[in-house]
Amino acid sequence: MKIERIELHQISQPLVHPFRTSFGLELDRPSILVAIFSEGLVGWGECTADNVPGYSYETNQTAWHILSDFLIPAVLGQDIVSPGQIPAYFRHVRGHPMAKTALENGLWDLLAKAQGIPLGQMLGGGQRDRVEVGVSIGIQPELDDLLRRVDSFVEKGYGRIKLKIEPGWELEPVSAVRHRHPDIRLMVDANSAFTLNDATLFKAMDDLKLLMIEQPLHHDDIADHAKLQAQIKTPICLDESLHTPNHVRWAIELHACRVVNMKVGRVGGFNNALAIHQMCLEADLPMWCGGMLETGIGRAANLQLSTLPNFRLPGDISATERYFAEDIAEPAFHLNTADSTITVPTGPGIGVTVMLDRIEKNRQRHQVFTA
Ligand code: OSB
Ligand code: MG
Repeated sequence: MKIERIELHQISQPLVHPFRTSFGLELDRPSILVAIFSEGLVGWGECTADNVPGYSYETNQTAWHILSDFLIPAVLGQDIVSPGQIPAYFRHVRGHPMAKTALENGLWDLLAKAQGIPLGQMLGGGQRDRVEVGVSIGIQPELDDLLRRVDSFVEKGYGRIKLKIEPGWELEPVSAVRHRHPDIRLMVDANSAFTLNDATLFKAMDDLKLLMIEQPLHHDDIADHAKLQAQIKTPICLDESLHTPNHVRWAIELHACRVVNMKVGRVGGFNNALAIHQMCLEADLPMWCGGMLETGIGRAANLQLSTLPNFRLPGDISATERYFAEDIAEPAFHLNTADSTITVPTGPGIGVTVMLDRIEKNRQRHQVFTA
């Protein structure tokens, strides 16, 4: 398919509830959306960078630069017929996985639409029609706020709760939630806020029956996580540390984690995600799909990816209403309360309809690139 035109839209949508992590507070969610035009079809991809380099060094500003000056010129006018071709066009750009993912995933959506099949099937999954999900709860001002928030999500039917932690907001709130909900599937995410000197804290968490502890240590560390994992029983899950198939191989070889969080934006697109999926399947390392407060475009893509067999734990993919009052794609995603799942869209590609009028309403920046 000849890539005729590409459009970049930067939007910002207010979050229904502020989201605080150990690296910052988010009140609105800025997103770059990529639309790729060919043969009367449009493929959509989402960039999960933020406006600040908190979770990752990439920002929407750097992603816009990398996309418009390097990645888009490399694919405009090219004839792309198979997703396996895509990484070769990006090889001259080092790093910047979120920028690459936005374009690569939009191309996958386009190719799946051209074949008339759901993206999940194109990725080699598609065997499940629903995906088990949980909710990620930010750091709250007070313990009471946290307990009320956990209760409300449990009542809504979420079967897995993730609590964000940071120094000073760890053992006490997590123990309180565990005490109140003795049997719920509970986990924590530190977003790199601790060091090996905090090993005693994580040893104490072994008594809390946590599913896993996500990214306790430094964002680019693998070796210290291996040392921590050797000292605790609770599985460590890596998020920020894993950007390439090599990182995952090193984590496996060093026993740095027992679970892998897959965020396609963090690993540079579906081709890398599939290589990592295969590696984890062979190493019997369970995965789950992470979330980046995506719009309906990224959320649909995450659901499609989660139909692959090694996604064996609930993903951070919550119902649309938990993020936005009105999102830019239809239909909105709802939780199936009986089994804490979200149904995977069945249409071609990502399977949702993008509402251009809503993009325009929330848009801050727009550019059109033609071959
Ligand atoms: O570490 O998993 C994370 C959101 C933004 C940046 C990093 C993370 C998160 C989440 C949100 O935990 C999960 C979601 O999208 O619901
Ligand atoms: Mg995380």
